[in-house]
Amino acid sequence: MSDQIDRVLVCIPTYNERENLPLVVRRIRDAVPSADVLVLDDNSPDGTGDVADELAAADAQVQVLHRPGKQGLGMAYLAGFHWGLDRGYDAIVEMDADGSHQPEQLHRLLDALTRADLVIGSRWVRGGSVVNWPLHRKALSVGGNLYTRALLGMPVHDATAGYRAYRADALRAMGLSQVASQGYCFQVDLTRRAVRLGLRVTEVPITFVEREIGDSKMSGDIMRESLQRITSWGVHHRADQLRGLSRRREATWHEL
Ligand SMILES: Nc1nc2c(ncn2[C@@H]2O[C@H](COP(=O)(O)OP(=O)(O)OP(=O)(O)O)[C@@H](O)[C@H]2O)c(=O)[nH]1
Ligand SMILES: [Mg+2]
Repeated sequence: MSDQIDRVLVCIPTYNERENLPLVVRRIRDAVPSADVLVLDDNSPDGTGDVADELAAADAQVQVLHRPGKQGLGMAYLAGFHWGLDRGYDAIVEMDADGSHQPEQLHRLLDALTRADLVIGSRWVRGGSVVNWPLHRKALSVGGNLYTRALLGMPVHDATAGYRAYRADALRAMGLSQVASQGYCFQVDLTRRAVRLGLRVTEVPITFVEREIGDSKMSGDIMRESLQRITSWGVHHRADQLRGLSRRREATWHEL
């Protein structure tokens, strides 16, 4: 894989983020002026799509992908990844529109990407933090990550994190056409694919700030999907490990 990262695309999925979007786009453009921005709007009822069009009309480095309706974060990102890969970007970044991911910390992810294939902006490594999160949200994130780690055995502390940078070649290798995850588990799914391919996955600390404007789209369905998929991946992973172990034992018996 070539190490050169020249063209960076920041993908921002939006659903009812009309107030947040201009703020986050401005901050990205100020923090990393060379990066292009792609807004992935799922026909938000609050008119976020129109706001995105206005931003795009005023700035050639901002573009919008209008999607017909709410299909989940994962599907929006997949559309954005394909859009960016088709246009030859070297790196593709995931960032929420709600101000939780600080554009001013994007350079940390991009610096680390010169030596990695996937960089995760992590809340749960030394130097990472969350601001204004109630205890139950912290517990959910820490618990979800512990569960994920225990089941999937991945050396990643924040596998559910949504502030990430991928090398384009890594995304191409990850079999995106088979990804069906929609909510938080989309992030775990892609992390797991990267780890299984032996790609270089690195975490850098970030400061995650709870949204001040607009409503969270987190739901019971999203949590249920994550729990079910992560459990099923974990069971398969552990079964594969057991099969590998018993094959090794058999081979050793034959050698004796
Ligand atoms: N296009 C699109 N964007 C979505 C969808 N669901 C959420 N988003 C966007 O994805 C980003 C993250 O969603 P949030 O609602 O903040 O969810 P979260 O960050 O996982 O959870 P909170 O911590 O509660 O904010 C935001 O920019 C949302 O607008 C969706 O179905 N389609
Ligand atoms: Mg959020």
